[in-house]
Formats: sequence, structure tokens, C-alpha cells
Amino acid sequence: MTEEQVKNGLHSLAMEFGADQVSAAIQAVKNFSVEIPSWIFGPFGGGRFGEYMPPGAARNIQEKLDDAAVVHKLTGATKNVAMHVLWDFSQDGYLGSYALAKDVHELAGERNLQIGSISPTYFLRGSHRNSYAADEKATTERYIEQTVLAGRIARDFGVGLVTLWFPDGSNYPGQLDLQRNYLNMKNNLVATRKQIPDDVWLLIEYKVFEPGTYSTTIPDWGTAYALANAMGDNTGVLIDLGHHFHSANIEQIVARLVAEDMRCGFHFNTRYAADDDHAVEPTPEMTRIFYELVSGNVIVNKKKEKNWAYMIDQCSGRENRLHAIIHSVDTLQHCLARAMLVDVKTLQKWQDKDEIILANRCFNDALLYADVRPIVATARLEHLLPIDPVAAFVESGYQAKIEQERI
Ligand code: PSV
Ligand code: MN
Repeated sequence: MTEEQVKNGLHSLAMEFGADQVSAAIQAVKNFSVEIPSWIFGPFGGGRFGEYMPPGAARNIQEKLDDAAVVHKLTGATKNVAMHVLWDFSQDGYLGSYALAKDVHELAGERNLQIGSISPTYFLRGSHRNSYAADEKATTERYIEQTVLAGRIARDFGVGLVTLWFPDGSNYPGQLDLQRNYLNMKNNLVATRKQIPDDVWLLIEYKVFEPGTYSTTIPDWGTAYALANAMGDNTGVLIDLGHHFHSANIEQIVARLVAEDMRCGFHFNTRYAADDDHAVEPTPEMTRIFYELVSGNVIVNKKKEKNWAYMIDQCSGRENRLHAIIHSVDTLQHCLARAMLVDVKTLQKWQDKDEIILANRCFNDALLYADVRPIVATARLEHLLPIDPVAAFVESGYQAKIEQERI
């Protein structure tokens, strides 16, 4: 898109949606930021893609941060990098280290970055009989200890946010006592919360399946919500788009949590078949989710303590990882811009008159049909950033450089 096209596009949008609404959308995009995960840049620690190392993949935390710095430079929206305790702050993949986290904190600062949310890593060695819901005390104690460490690291070097995802579950009916399994999880989470400072925010992530094929200990938002409530203040639910059945109404989950006034968070990605961890795509579902976030005032709210946590949880298979992560940021900005254009007054009018299709069409004018590229481009130009960050990355020659250096 040229600057001329941006100008003309803005004019048409202002004619249709009003100049004030368009300015508010530009401002929202300018203020939006999202965390990117350190794990997209390196080898994905033995996950679905095994040991696949794409050309130029980062070999250590310094290189992961180098790549993250490029993404932030091009998008201006990704200063915080989400980290995993045993992938990023561990010598042996078994124990986390406060000293290593301090080093990573300094390395991030040198690159104009910051450690974002911290995930304890429960799914490596020793979790085959569950982690927090295990019957063996030695296992649960080791994981509680790692979580308390994550809380210290989050408070001292991060943004005070710890995100918890558990691989706990089973593969066959009868393998586990389902009630005991849940209560083990609940008791251990309540005990953990007491050992973490109150001002550290904890989010509980749910996932409908995997690695358990028959049962998952925290399979849905309801379970995560019950656990977060049992744990007390400053604890919420983490929604990962890939962790649902097909056709789950995720925007309705957002609406429930907003209505219950629980401060929650997102792991953005796209699910095509399962928990694919694909880049974020501009799907109608994603724009509807953004509408709920905008109308709930939990995104780009001037009162920072009202905002939910926004993270991308993505790990690409064969596609260029830097293209994929920049594409995700780009998509999220476009979805936010669309959500900002919804004509709420007219929508409410049709809702009140029970005009079902008219309400639906009012929604779709903004969420499906508006071409918001001029809004996102203007936000970037006002921040002195490239109009198209993916194209700017391609032109930068960075990929060829890392492929040559990182043999
Ligand atoms: C699990 O599938 C998950 O979504 C959790 O957020 C992990 O932290 C992340 O993926 C990386 O494995
Ligand atoms: Mn996730």
C-alpha cells in the first residue's frame, strides 16, 4: 500500500464510519502491544515438530533475543518476550536458575527488550505420571518449587506475570481417579498461590486434549475459572485459541470472563486442525474476539490494571518463523482496528428492536467488510515504522545473514 492509497483509504473509512471512530482506531493500534514467545525462534523442545531446525534457527537465548529485537524494531509492538523456565533459564532442562534469569534479563535490556510472562515448564522429564496432579509428593514439590521460582523471577526481572499450563491427564478410562486428580491439582495450586507474592499475577491455561488423549486435568475454561477462584486474588484464566474443540464459541468465553470481572489473558495463534500453533490469521472469529475485548474495555484501556495479558503462543513448522511471527502481530493489529469500527449505537438499536439480521449486518460491516489497512498503516507511519513489516523484513536481508552465521 502506498502513502497515497493510505490517505484515500482513510478518507473512505471516515466517510463510512466517522472521522472520530477512525481516529480512535488509529490510536488503539498505536497503543496495542503483545508478547512474542522466545520458543518460536529456537528448536521447539521436543514437541510435535521434534528436533526440526529450520535454516537460521536461533541456537541459544542470545540469538532468540536477537530475532525478537528485529521483530520489535519492525513492529514497535513487541517489547516483551514470553519465556519458559526450563527452556530459557536452565542449564540442564531439569532445574530453573534465578542467576540465569538475571543474565537473560540483562541480555534483553541490551536489545531494548524485556522478559514478559514466565511459564514454568511442567512437561519435560519426570511428568509422565502428571505434574501438579501427580500422586507422588516428590514430583509435585519439585514443580511447586519451580513455580515459586517463576514468581520470584517474574517479580524481579519480568512484568509480574506467571502463566501456568499443565500436561496432566490420562490416556485410558480407569487409569486415574478423576476426582482425586482434580483435587490434587486444586490443593497444589492453592498451596502454590500462598507462596507467591500477591502482586504477581497468575493465569491458568486450559486445553481440551493433549498430551492426555482420554482426559485432561484442566480441559476447559470452567475448570480454570474454578481453580483461579479457589486460588484467590490476582489469578485468572488464560485462553489459548488452539486449545478448544472445533466450533467452540471463544468470543462467548471472553464475554463470560469479562462479565465476571476476572482479569484474564490470551495466547493467540490459529487452530486449523488441532493445537497447531500456526501464526495468527485474520479470521472472522478473531475479529469477533477482539470486539468482545474492546467492548469489555480490557484492551488498550488507559487504566493499565484493567487490561488483560496479550501473548502470542506460536511455533511454526515449515514456514519462515520471522515472517510468521510478524504476520501474527500484523493480523492482531488489523483485528483490533476492525473491532474499533463497530457502530455500537446502531448495533444496540437493532438489538433492542430485535432486528436480528440488521444487527448481524451492522456487525459485519466493520468486522468482515471494512478494509482497515489504511488505519494500521497510519498507526505505523505515526510511529515512524514501515507500512508493511513483513515486506520490510524480507528487504532487510536479515534471514540470509542468520542462515549464513547459524550453521
Ligand atoms: C501448551 O500447548 C502451550 O499452549 C502452553 O502455553 C505452553 O507454554 C506452550 O504451548 C509451549 O509449549
Ligand atoms: Mn499456550
